[in-house]
Amino acid sequence: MNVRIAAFSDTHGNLPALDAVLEDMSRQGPFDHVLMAGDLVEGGPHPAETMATIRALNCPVVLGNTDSYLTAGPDIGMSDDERASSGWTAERIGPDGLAYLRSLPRQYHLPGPAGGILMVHANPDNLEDHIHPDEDARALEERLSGVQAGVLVFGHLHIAYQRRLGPLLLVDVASVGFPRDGDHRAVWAEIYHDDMGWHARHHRVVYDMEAVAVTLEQCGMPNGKKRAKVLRQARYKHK
Ligand SMILES: [Mn+2]
Repeated sequence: MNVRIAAFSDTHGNLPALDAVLEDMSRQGPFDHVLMAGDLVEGGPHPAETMATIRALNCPVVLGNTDSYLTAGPDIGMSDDERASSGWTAERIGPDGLAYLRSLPRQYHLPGPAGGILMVHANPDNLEDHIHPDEDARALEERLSGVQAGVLVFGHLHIAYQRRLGPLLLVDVASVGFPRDGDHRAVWAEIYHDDMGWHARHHRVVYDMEAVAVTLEQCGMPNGKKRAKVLRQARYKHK
């Protein structure tokens, strides 16, 4: 059975990046399904517009950690950076936007060949712990032993990769809005099934990142300057 899916994640309120990804998807399409793995609005300059665009897709969306911070209020898992901007973001998406985030499930299973696709934000157990690309295979197999699917799709780490773990294909679709793998381009993943099984391919899309960084500095978001730095850096800082 041949199936084609387009998956994206971690838009974090970066509308120009999302628009570029959706344009690229429609060029590469058609797809049978579109999937979104959470962290929709927090940390970028266009939370309301980004959410409206995602909602208009009418596609399955799962809850991300920063989505849950917005609805649950300050959380112990929140970074100082996220705490500073979450009030500003919540104000922009309003009660209706918060209600939408509250309605999101933590997992979504798309039925399909070889068990189909399981989508989560960070991992199947919680919204915080990363699945790193170099995690020990045996430990990871044990961690993911409950997964009954052919593909596990997630985001959260903001580093695009795929990995085979026995019969399971792991696809970190990474981040549309704030990549952290050193590549400034927005990213999404095509996931498809053919006679040979499940496969994935990441697509990188150029957009005007610098314009978004300048908007972040000027939009009045607390910590906007710091978020602009994160966007321009596109890497985890190792101190
Ligand atoms: Mn996240």
